[in-house]
Amino acid sequence: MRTHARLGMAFTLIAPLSLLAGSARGAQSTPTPAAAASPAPAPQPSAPITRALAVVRPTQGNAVAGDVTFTHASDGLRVSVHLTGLTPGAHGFHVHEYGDCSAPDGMSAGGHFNPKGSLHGGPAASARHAGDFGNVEADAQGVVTLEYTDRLAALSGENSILGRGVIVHAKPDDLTTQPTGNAGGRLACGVVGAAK
Ligand SMILES: [Cu+2]
Ligand SMILES: [Zn+2]
Repeated sequence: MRTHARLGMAFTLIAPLSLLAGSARGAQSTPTPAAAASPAPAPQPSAPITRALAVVRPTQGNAVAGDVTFTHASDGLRVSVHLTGLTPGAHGFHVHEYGDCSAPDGMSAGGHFNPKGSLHGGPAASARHAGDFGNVEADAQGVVTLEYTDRLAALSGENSILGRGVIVHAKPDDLTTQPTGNAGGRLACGVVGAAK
């Protein structure tokens, strides 16, 4: 009984106050019920990601930089590579498991992106890691300009490379040594992110 009585008293005190507050608010500003009642914009279904970009930056003590663009195509994933600062010749070029370039030597990107537990191989091999892009060939000026289509890596599904790491290596990938291709140190690292 006591509790009820107290609640009753509290209500009689609060009710007039809230009424006052309500009328004061109404007098000061234009009422907002219309705006509040209008439905929130329907969430837009996010469009599938069909283009991705990795800006590649040098690891510590190296000068390799550039960008790699990935574009979804009906016959695979179009890969467009622009790199500078390499020694002339072949350099291992892979997508690694983690989009983490924080370590000075690029080792934070982990091993090759290998969602199906396959053996390491060349890009044309039937058994390969999804991240096995083989080699890029730098010209006499140390520049790589390359465009090709990869048949396994994708921007959606199990083989999606989104959020993974792109690594450019010091040495050629021999396409056979497990599980790295013996491609040596990591000269540059980039993270594959969604692009317009
Ligand atoms: Cu690699
Ligand atoms: Zn591999």
